[in-house]
Amino acid sequence: MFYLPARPYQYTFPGPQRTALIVIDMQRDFLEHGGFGTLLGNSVELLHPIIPVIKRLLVYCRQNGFTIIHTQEGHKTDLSDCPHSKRIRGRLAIGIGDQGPLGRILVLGEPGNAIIQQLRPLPDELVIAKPGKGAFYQTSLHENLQQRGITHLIFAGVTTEVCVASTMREANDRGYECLLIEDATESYFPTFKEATVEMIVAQGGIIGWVTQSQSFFSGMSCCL
Ligand code: C5J
Repeated sequence: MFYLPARPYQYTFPGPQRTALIVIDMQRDFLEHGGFGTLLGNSVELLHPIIPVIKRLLVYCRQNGFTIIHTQEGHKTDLSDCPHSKRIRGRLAIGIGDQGPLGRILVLGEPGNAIIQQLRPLPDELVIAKPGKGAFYQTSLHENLQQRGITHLIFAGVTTEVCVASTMREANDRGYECLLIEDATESYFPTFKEATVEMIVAQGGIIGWVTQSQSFFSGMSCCL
């Protein structure tokens, strides 16, 4: 067993063979100018400090035998998997499916939908395209985790209160033990990140655990 300092109490997990690092939606659409994030009126720079932290996590987890999973929020080119409500939400001048500066907004295969170059998945890593905010909705994520015998999930990515929190809640309901790396997740709204972290760890860890990347690395170095 591995033991990591975390909130609300120590996170225990059986080791890399049964644990996946899930990097949520580190896409150009959310992190670069001209993508969905900026068209919604957000400052994408707020998300950039987590990029080197996630890079370090990826390098470490690749070297130590963790399963690596990336998710990507996006829709089919005909938008058949995009609810009308999602398409019209926000009354945007340029919205989902429309042509934007980085190609069609939030459409799979478009330049803006790609994972940022700094965190590009390796060829053998699973990339889950998801039409929703949660990564379990209308995807094969659960089946893939079950086939690999994964019971524990470590989370990074954006945005904390939307796709990260939705996926953690879905995972928690399916019985996975979830750990969020606090300095590897970010929001366009710092107070929303702070509130989300508190909601996760409240009531004895009702959604899961939270730790810092440094605690993860030092905790792991004691056990490996
Ligand atoms: C959003 C996400 N914020 N990846 N998506 O629409 O959090």
